[in-house]
Amino acid sequence: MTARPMQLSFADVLAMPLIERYVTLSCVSNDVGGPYVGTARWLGVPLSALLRKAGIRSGAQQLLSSSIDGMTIGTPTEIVMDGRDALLAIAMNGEPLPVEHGFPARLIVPGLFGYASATKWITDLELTTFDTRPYWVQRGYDRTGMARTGSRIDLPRPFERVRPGVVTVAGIAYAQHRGISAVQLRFDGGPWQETELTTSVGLDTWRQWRYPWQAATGAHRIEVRAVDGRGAIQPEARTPVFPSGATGWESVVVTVTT
Ligand SMILES: Nc1nc2c(c(=O)[nH]1)N[C@H]1C(S)=C(S)[C@@H](COP(=O)(O)O)O[C@H]1N2
Ligand SMILES: [Mo]
Repeated sequence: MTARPMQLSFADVLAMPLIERYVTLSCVSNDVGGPYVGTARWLGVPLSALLRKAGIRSGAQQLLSSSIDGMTIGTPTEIVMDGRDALLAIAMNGEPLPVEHGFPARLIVPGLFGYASATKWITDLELTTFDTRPYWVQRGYDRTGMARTGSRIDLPRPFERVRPGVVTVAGIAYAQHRGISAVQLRFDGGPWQETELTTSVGLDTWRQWRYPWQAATGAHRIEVRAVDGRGAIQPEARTPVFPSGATGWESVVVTVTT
């Protein structure tokens, strides 16, 4: 559903105006507190410019991308075109994309889980309707794949033994394209405490946080929750990964002994 179908070589892409952004990418399979989330600096062509060049026909609801490995990924056209930094990316952290991250080119669309946005080793982009169902949507996953708000305690580790006194509790929090405005901790079900956050890079990038905890002897449970940039508190209710991503608060139990 394009007015002017086109073919692009790698050199054509390099010759277009490029932008570079820090974007956090999370996987729908990332469970509460899990490791399948990361942040990188991506260099690429704004997808909106590319699609405008091709000419978007009315009714083109979905940008369907395909890959050398047979993967198909669908991203709502409305989201790609709403002004966010959706990219056809060719570099990561100042270097050509590593093969495992999509060389020579991949998509990065801030705010959506990878299965709905982050096509690696991309070969084709097609504007179409939602009638064409991409790989994971055929398998029951949510069509839009909106990234969930998440927060993780990286330190101390679960069941770690620490000394009484000041213990730094630290981690990350992310809510891609909504931003993070606060991260809160509570100890043994007590009142929520505000943590200290790193400077905000932007709505699409995670923030690190830390809290100097006065740890007293005994076993303690630490819970974390984030507040997104719109003021929404990360939901406490646990949902599974399928079909639209896990929710719930992470907690760790730590033993404080001399
Ligand atoms: N071609 C292709 N692209 C893909 C996938 C895939 O299996 N094949 N997996 C997607 C999923 S589910 C995620 S979470 C991200 C992971 O990107 P990363 O490997 O750079 O972390 O890539 C996405 N792009
Ligand atoms: Mo994923």
